[in-house]
Amino acid sequence: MTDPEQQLAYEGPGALIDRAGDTLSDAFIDRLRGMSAASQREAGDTGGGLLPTGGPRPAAAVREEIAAHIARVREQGYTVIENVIPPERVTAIRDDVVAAVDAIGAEWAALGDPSWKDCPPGAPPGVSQMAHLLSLAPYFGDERMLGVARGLLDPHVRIAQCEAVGGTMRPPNDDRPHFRAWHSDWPHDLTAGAHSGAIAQPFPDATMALSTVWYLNDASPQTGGTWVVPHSHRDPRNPRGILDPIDESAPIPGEVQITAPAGSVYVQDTRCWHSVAANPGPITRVGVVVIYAPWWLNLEFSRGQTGFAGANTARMPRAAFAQLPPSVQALVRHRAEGEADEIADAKWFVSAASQLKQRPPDNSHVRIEPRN
Ligand SMILES: O=C(O)CCC(=O)C(=O)O
Repeated sequence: MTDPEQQLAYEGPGALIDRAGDTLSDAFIDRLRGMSAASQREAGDTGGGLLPTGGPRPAAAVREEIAAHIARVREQGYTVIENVIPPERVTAIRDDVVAAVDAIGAEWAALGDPSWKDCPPGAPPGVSQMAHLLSLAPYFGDERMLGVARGLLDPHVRIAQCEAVGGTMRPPNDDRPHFRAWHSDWPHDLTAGAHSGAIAQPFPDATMALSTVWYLNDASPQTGGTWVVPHSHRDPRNPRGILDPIDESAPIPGEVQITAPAGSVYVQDTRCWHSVAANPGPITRVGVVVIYAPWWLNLEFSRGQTGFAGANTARMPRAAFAQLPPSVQALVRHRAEGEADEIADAKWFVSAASQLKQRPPDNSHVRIEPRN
């Protein structure tokens, strides 16, 4: 980091944009650029094509799409981003994921560990499943996916969990239309286990993390598409809530089943009630779950080396980390062997920048209205 004294010289909003690093949300960047343009009486936004880091900003149409997804998650609890994995890559990646599931299973069997349910709190963590998913992982940094995560959580997001081994591989020919397993996801999964942490009910009305399901087959009622209850993310009850009279294994009025082409990503507020579905179709349904979290969410829970190994503390080996694109490295750097977490420095800049703003002559114009 450079000398803080040097960084404290105020040079106007344009300089803040240039020096902010990738620490501000798009809405904030727009505001700063607007201020900069106004103060320089410039006709247009000449630098609008770049993020503060100098990387390309999503095009206007992509920014619009991101905003629509964010609005949907806020309103109904979930959205689907289509075509994240290019259609011509889906089959090969699906085969890789199936092979990875076998490899991970074999590794766990060789460890001879007890079930994660019997692991003591603080048990040593395992290896991130992402290390076995290197053909899929680059898409975890997709600009629309990251735009949605950053817009809902914080410019600094991390991947908390990545699971291919779990409930998302659905065997074929399972014709149980009424099968449900309703739950909300970590950190709002009330039965996630003593050493995974769960927010206590009633959940605060805030989006704290996003669960995503990466569909490697078309999702539909015929292939075990995810079940979800729209608007449930803001309901104080929970299908697994100890005092809530809800049967987590029965259909719920208003439920819908997701339909989306292979290569799409289902994105939901972790509070949203959802369920895996039985897969009546003739081929295995393959999906991978990734949880995106803001930098401030505590990820220091371990469930041992196996099972839900998605678990937040799972390590990213150096060799696997080196094969990830920078956009994904930024999401898992906190677990990468031999890497330092850069988030603290970036956040220092944001707080320093707020000290540099130009101040009005007084605060007589400031009004706070009570809100419900
Ligand atoms: O695979 C799905 O459709 C849903 C996955 C799910 O419920 C979960 O992993 O929490």
